[in-house]
Amino acid sequence: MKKHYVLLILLVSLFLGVFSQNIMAQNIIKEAVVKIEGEVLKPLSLSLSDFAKMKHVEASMKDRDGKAQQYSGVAIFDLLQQAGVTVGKELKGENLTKYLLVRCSDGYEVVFSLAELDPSFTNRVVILADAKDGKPLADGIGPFRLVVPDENKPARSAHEVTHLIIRFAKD
Ligand SMILES: Nc1nc2c(c(=O)[nH]1)N[C@H]1C(S)=C(S)[C@@H](COP(=O)(O)O)O[C@H]1N2
Ligand SMILES: [Mo]
Repeated sequence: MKKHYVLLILLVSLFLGVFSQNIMAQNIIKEAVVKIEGEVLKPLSLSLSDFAKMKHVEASMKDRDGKAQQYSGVAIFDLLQQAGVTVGKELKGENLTKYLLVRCSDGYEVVFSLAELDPSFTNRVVILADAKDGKPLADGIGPFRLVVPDENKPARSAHEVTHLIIRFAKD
């Protein structure tokens, strides 16, 4: 009888060991990324560690209660430039009909015309934030959130961003 217990305990611990290793392996494979795709020359898939190497700027927005909140992240314009989107001098003619579709893990989506994000058109800097008060963003908000300054509603400051997709507006 005792032998059976020993065997059972051995089997259970073996199972738990393999199980937890699998979970760890999955976590490594499933590191959160934001993808930049669509009308781009160079599609990108960026993780938090890729982000950490990029130039950061601060941006502030008013939250639901009207209170100013400051975040740190990478300018959307810099991300578009890296992905080879038509920006700056190339943002003219039919390229002015291109837009950025921001997609989130809960299915929430918002759009911006490219001109809304380009310093040759506006001084407002929209960022994809990865930190607030020097800390990574909380679950349900991050790891990546949009921060849109100078807007009367925080509705386009999308949480849990997974995709930045460039498209042509067609009628
Ligand atoms: N992914 C996602 N982002 C979202 C939303 C949402 O439903 N899903 N709601 C928006 C709306 S309507 C508001 S008012 C703000 C609230 O952001 P805050 O909690 O930082 O104030 O998040 C915006 N971002
Ligand atoms: Mo909202």
